[in-house]
Amino acid sequence: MQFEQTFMNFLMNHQEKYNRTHHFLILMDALIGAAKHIQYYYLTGALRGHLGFADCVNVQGEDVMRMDVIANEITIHYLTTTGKVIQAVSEETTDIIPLNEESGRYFVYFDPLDGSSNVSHGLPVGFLFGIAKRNLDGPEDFHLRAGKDYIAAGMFVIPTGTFTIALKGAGTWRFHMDETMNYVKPARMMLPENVKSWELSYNAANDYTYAQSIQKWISENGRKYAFRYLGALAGDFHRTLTKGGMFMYPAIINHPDPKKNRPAGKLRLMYEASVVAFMCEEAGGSAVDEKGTPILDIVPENHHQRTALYVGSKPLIEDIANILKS
Ligand code: AFP
Repeated sequence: MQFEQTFMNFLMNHQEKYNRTHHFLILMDALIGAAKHIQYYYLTGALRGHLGFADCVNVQGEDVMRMDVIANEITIHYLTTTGKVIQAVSEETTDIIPLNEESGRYFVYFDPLDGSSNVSHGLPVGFLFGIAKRNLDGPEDFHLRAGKDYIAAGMFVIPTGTFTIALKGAGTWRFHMDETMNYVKPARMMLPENVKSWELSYNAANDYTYAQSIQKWISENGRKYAFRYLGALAGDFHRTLTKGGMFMYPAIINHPDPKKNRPAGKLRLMYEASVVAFMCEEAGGSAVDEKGTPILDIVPENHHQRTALYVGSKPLIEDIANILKS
């Protein structure tokens, strides 16, 4: 019989190796529990009628899916049970969620169901999370953390049962769900250097609305790489991490309908862009915004702040960053 190392065994060894505490194990056990619960509801969603709209809009002004509400409720429940979370930020909750502000140890920023446009088709969606730690050397001022202050970030691609997590200074690791619904078989992820496997991923329907310099870059380089786009960051970045290349969601600044311009970008900084940027950097890649600024250096002013995102293989991101800075 073949037995694979489980994620929790991998993490316990990691904590022991770096002389860390049990607190993080309790938090990760809760996030794993939440992901499995969300996966169950998504897998049974079509039969149980969970894949429709919830007849309300979220703080982003987007129509909310029932699964968004279910996934958000499940995640907040599991985070609350740990007693370890100071505050949480969710894409589906307008305000910062106070949990255990007195003695909690972590801040958790999450998108409970990323890629809502795929829900009604039962196509892959994601559960994204970033974790930062309380200031243990002095009073906590509850400031919103930049990605470079995260201690871990990860994503579950649902319902594929794939889980990828990056641990600060310890790399990015992928796990797969086994027959006992355990995440097992850790594989270290490093973006491949061989450009032959590289792919580009972006919403091609928007390319005429991007900055002229980006449109020019696409016309000069686009055909060098395969093109893939799922419309869910978790799924698209999952491929970028495996194949190399670049995922981008540039600022929309040349839309014929000015109301549809998004000069600040579409993706959310704290629980989308910083999460994939953290995982990408621990896998040897990088990520920048529309000014060519490293995503992980951006200090959030607002917990639902948006940003443009270019993430992937270092040579491509450096090329784009030089264009954006010029
Ligand atoms: P949400 O459904 O969580 O809002 O996520 C969708 C998303 O933010 C991200 O997952 C995709 O990469 C991007 O939007 C897709 O946007 P388009 O539909 O405009 O391509």
